[in-house]
Parts: sequence; C-alpha cells; structure tokens
Amino acid sequence: MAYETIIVEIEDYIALVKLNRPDAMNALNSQLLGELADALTAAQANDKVRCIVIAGSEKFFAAGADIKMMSEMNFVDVFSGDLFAEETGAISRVRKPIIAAVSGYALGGGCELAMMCDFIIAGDNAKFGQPEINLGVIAGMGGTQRLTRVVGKSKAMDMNLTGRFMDAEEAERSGLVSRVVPAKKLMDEAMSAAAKVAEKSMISVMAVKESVNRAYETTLTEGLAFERRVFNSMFATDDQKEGMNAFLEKREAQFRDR
Ligand code: DAK
Repeated sequence: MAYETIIVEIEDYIALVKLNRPDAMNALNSQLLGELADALTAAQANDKVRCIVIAGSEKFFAAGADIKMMSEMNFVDVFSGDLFAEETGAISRVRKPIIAAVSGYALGGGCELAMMCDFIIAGDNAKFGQPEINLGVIAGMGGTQRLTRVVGKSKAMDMNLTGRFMDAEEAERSGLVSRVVPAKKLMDEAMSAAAKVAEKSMISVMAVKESVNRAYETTLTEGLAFERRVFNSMFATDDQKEGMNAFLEKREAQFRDR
C-alpha cells in the first residue's frame, strides 16, 4: 500500500514510521490512522521488523485529531461510524514493541497515540496535553483513561479540565515518558533504544509487552499470577537456554526467537 500521510523506513530490524501531514501539524484523520494501522499490521507480519518507532517532526508529534474533519460531523456520524475504533484497535493489537519519539506538540489524539505506544521518549521541547475541553468535547482515545492510570487522578483531571500543556520535564516526573533527551538527539536516542530491544529474543520481548500491559487490566494478585505463568513458559524456549548459557560462558547470546 502506498502511503500519503506517513513515511515508513525499515532498516536494521527497526521500522521507523513518521507521521507526515506537516500542513496540519500531523493532525490525525481517518486516512492517517488507517495508513498507520496498516503499516503497523504489516510490521507485525514482517520478519525484518523487531521493533517499531513512531515519530513526528521536530515541532510536532501530532496536534490531535483533525478538528476540521470533526467539525463537519454530528453524533450519528461519530457513533455509527465508530470513529477511529477500527484503526486504534489494530494499533493496540500489534504485539511487537512500539516506541513513541515525541518532539514538540503531542496534543489530544496525538498524546493518546503516544500513550498507545509501549513507551515514550521525549525531546526536551515536547509538550503534552488533552485540550479537547477547549473544543467542547472530551478526550476519546485514552486521554481520560490511559493518562489517569499513568499520571494519577489529580494530574489527569488537571490536564483534561484545564486543557493546559505539560512540558517534557513534568511528563518525565509524572511517569508519562521514560526519558527526556535534547530535541536534536531524540531520533538517535529512540533508534538506539529500538536497536537494543531488537537484539533481544522476540519471544521475551512480546512476553514483556503482554505482561506489563496486563498490569493495566487486572488486579495485582491476578497480574502476578499471569507474570509467573509467562515466566515459567519461557523455560520451554531455546532462547532461555541460550541466554543463560551465554551469560555463564561470558559471551553474547545468539537468540533465534525459538
Ligand atoms: N486539527 C487540524 N488542524 C490543525 C490541528 C488539529 N488538531 N492543530 C493544528 N492544526 C493546523 C492549524 O489549523 C494551522 O493550519 P493553517 O491555518 O495553517 O491551515 C496549522 O496546523 C498550524 O497551526 P497554528 O497556526 O495554530 O500553529 P501554532 O504554532 O500557533 O499553534 C498549536 C500550535 C498546536 C498550539 C495549535 O495549532 C493548537 O492548539 N492546535 C489544536 C490542538 C488541539 O486542540 N488538539 C486536540 C484536538 S481534538 C475520538 C478519539 C480521539 C479524538 C477524537 C475522537 N473518537 C474515538 C471518537 C481526539 C480529539 C482531539 O485530538
């Protein structure tokens, strides 16, 4: 599929997906989210991809869902069409790890897209926000849910009720992002984090993703039981033998995803 609103580059087992609607600050419309879902689904099926990075440009990751598109919609359009549900469902089903590299604005749906990724690395110029309240609506792809689980009720309420933006330093302090780096070094940092992930056993990587995500879906007791079961199952893999033997033999592990 030829894409018009994203650019995909695959190299060294990393798929770099760049959002590319510069005239609208990468605002998310059905085409962009559809292409993104398609590219991520293809990356999931591609043996040459072991980690995915989603990025915008230096000034904006994405300034939210496309307000122009939404301004022409009514309740029936949004409800009957189940706006963005299929696309976001496809993104959430990707089992390979996804890193968001956020520089500049990540607002509304842009912040929510970053939170759909497995972790966020931010440039020191990043600004996160859920300003939908200024448009007379509320967040619709996780801004009241994922954000609350990540930063807690008080800050999530503050962000969603006032519509204010959070800078990179506050985002790191609140646990929204895993690291903040100088904006100029963001892509190097994100790509080198992706390269680190890409060299692990894909079985362990997907198991980590499943287990951490389970923490958001269940109780601590259930989550710990799930983690234990997954841990035990790792002992059925060749990569567990290889990883542990390589450590004892003081050499690099050669994982084969088996
Ligand atoms: N949509 C469409 N165009 C946008 C846009 C957006 N979200 N954000 C910016 N643009 C466009 C501007 O209209 C402008 O276009 P031209 O006038 O040049 O044609 C261009 O990008 C540059 O914007 P500005 O001139 O405003 O640039 P500034 O540097 O002055 O300001 C800004 C940058 C990011 C602070 C400002 O543009 C801004 O406040 N943008 C809107 C941010 C926002 O309100 N985001 C939330 C959108 S609502 C759903 C799930 C989720 C959602 C919806 C439904 N369902 C599951 C049903 C999500 C909703 C949202 O995200």
